[in-house]
Amino acid sequence: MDDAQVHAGDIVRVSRSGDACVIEGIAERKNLLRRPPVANVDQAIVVTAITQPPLDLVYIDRLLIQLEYEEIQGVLCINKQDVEDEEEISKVLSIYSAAGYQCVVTSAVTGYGLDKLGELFRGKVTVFAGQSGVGKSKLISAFMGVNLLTGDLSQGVRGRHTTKWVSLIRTPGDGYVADTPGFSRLDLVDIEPYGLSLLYPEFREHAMSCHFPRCLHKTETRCMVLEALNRGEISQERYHNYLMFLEELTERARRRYE
Ligand SMILES: Nc1nc2c(ncn2[C@@H]2O[C@H](COP(=O)(O)OP(=O)(O)OP(=O)(O)O)[C@@H](O)[C@H]2O)c(=O)[nH]1
Ligand SMILES: [Mg+2]
Ligand SMILES: [Zn+2]
Repeated sequence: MDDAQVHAGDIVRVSRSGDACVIEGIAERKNLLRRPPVANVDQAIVVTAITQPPLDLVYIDRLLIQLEYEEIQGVLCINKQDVEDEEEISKVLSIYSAAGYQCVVTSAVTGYGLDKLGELFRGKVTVFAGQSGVGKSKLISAFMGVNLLTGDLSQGVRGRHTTKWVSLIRTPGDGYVADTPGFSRLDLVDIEPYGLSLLYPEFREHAMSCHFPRCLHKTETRCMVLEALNRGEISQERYHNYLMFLEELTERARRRYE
């Protein structure tokens, strides 16, 4: 991605000549989220469903890792509360609230939880992210009373992305929300393997006290992350994906030094 390019969320200096506006420069950015490409982001709402489309914890964790890396606050939103199983929703809630993430449960159809979601928007630039079909556009549409393009999941067309571009919408209370297209693949951020646990809020504090300074929290002795896992303070699901991502980063690092 070209940093000199203008992205949604950029603050730009423009000059006018007749009817035309010319962008003269881009103000220094607080941050730049790579995927989806949005500048000056305060928080990202990671939207998921449980079955429509199927819950994908790997996808959610990849997104959250990227957000931690960019120092953007991640919030989990479990949508389609009107049709999804209550117990399954609770399970996902417990995983991510234990990890330290704020969570909201919503239905864009009945309006359930939209007031709580709306409170998060105040004075902030908020990006909606998540798989295609989870209801990002519909949530924003329902909250704002506008009609953004939403796609019909029942058509069952794989790889269809209803929202084609990133758009910023002004919300009441001086905020902006960005609707973004769901994408099917998200690469892990480019970091060394031992840095991965620092992008897990619930690992971070324990990882600082491990016996080995470059502990990978796999099988090492006196590993405080493993101890927290055994005490049930770190969820098995999050740890399982951590090991998988660690493998991916280790393989990437190995190839780089070959
Ligand atoms: N039952 C139910 N259906 C919903 C809800 N939110 C969205 N939908 C439906 O889910 C489908 C996908 O919604 P979209 O808002 O287009 O999903 P999206 O996340 O914007 O998808 P992309 O733009 O492809 O990334 C549509 O058929 C919506 O009507 C909800 O809370 N409950
Ligand atoms: Mg959309
Ligand atoms: Zn450790």
